[in-house]
Amino acid sequence: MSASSDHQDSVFSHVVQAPEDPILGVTVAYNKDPNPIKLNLGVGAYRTEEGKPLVLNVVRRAEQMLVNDQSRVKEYLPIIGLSDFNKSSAKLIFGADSTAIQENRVTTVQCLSGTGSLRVGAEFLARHYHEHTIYIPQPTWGNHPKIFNLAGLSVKPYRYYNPQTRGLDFQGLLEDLGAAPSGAIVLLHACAHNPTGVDPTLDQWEQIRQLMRSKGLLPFFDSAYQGFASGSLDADAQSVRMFVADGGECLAAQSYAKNMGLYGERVGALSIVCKTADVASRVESQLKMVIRPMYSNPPIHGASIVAVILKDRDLYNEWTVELKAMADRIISMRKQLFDALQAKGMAYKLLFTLVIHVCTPGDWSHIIKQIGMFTFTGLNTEQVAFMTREYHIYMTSDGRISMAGLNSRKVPHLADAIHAAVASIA
Ligand code: PLA
Repeated sequence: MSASSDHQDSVFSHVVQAPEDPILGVTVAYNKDPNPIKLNLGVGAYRTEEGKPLVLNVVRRAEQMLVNDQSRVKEYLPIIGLSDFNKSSAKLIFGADSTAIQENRVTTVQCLSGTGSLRVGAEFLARHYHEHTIYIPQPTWGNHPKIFNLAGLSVKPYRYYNPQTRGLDFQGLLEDLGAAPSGAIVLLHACAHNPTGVDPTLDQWEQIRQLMRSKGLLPFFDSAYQGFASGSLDADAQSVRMFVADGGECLAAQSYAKNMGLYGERVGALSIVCKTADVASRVESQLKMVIRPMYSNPPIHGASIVAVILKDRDLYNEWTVELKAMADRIISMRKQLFDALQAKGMAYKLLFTLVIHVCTPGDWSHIIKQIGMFTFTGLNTEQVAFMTREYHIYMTSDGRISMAGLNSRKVPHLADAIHAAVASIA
């Protein structure tokens, strides 16, 4: 039998090539580019000023402690994961003094980072919640609709971002949630909205809370950036804590990928806040029924690192300092990029006796107003393709750039690329 007929006879020969993932595919393309000036601002992964991935010092210390502790074994964890990790994770997001925790109304299960926590929560809702529609912000992280659809929920958008103002479409948001059927699930980014970097103010959160509670809408928080928005873990959890303080129910998915730099360890948690301890305990028993046939039980290493750090006062304090330093470096990148684009706007060329204004058209103040890991630049697909082709700058086609991937040395190159893209493509 010839090689080609082997190929034709494959039972998988009908399988078509799937497209690369819109975010992780950017890294695939970046890795293939041999040009040394290349810059990856696609995936939201923190880099140092030297452009290197960062393992937090506190993580190295915790790992050392784990390695040195001969009593540690590699047994299976329970289906819901490491108990210390779950307790500490709930306190981190809901607050150490949360009454919901004190009243045992919260069940927390360790999951595979933020994505796995969202998926387990979604599967639970599809099985046990009466309303199967989930409203997600427009735009949102590209994986959200896929996760919820595959879990069996039906996904609808609510207005969130106004491209004209490059800010929150608060009126649109209130109208769309106001028109949602009572009981519908609403996905909320706890802080540092991805991709827009635009969050409601605390006052606006309060209005969203009142509207949602009055209509019986169920909040599902995605908390992938706690500490990354403001540099403060408590400040970044305010939205979630407002909803829990009113005694109502909600879900929250947490990720330690960004704030502890544990990307590849896949460590996260799903919490469900219930009305009573009895309900919480039954909910937990059903979460186990979701998890057991999916991946049986979660991995031990990453969760052990987190549990060690969260339980030890010194390590915890050291973590908050390192976290703040990451958040501050991102804020300083915003300032540097903004200044570089402004400087181009201010650049005057003396040509004969005429002064010609050479500027990067547009108002770039959103770069410093937006928060968290990303800037939603407003650059369109063609401009992004131009920057990748001509300047070897890699970013998602929606114009999002990861500020965490930028460093001072690369700012002029990025500003040049944006300038050229805006000047040559409308
Ligand atoms: N939720 C939001 C809003 C996210 O932005 C991300 C990651 C996750 C959940 C999931 O993260 P985890 O599973 O790794 O904990 N978003 C990244 C990476 C940083 C990605 O797309 O997977 C991004 O570049 O948008």
